[in-house]
Amino acid sequence: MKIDVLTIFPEFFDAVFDFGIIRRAKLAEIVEINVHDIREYATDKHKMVDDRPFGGGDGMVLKPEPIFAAIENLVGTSDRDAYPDGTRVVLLTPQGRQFKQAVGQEFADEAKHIVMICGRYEGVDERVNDTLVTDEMSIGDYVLSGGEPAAIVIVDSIVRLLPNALGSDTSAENDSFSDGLLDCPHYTRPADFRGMTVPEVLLNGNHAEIEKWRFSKALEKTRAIRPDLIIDTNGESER
Ligand code: 6GU
Repeated sequence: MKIDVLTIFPEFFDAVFDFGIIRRAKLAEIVEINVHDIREYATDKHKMVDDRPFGGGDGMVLKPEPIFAAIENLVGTSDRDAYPDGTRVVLLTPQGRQFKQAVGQEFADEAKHIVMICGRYEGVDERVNDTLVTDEMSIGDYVLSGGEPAAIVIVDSIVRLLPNALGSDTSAENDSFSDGLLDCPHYTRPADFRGMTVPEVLLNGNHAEIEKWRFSKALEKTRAIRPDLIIDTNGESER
């Protein structure tokens, strides 16, 4: 998979993709990630990337020209209908569809080339959205100053789902949300830490018992913290 990130703050991404799973996936050539400065695609002599909004109002709006030029360079066309198969151009804004594990899974399964356009809070010229973007996406109901942190979140979530990105094939399947539940609690040595002991069932080596315990703990935790994730038998959310 190839991922290109378009941003006016490329330094924001320094080092974040150079650790852990993402670093390993890059070294194993499971994913290639490149960060591009939108300003490099600005054509005027002042290298302007934003301008005042028509109709007035606060803040600046990202101009369309540099973003169109960047997409033409990275995808080969600014005609959305002519994008190569598996191309997704994602615009990160608080107005987007909310990113969820299932969306990450869909991208990991189907996308070959993802371009992330990091919006800024004040806005991106709507013609970018109308013409270039295949997916407008948010990571949740809160306001960030720009799409950059959201791009990091989404890239991390997708890369760990790519085949062979994790050490063992089953680890992603055991993640929170892949079964619609929060994760169960985990413990490591020592079995008694300052009088706080590890649940007996985890020490006895009975794997069927352990799986049962983990599932019941995951369910208990989900019911307490995120009842909206649990669908009852009538297909209704418990909340
Ligand atoms: Cl993608 N961008 C911004 N600016 N704020 C957000 C967001 C994105 N997702 C949640 N809040």
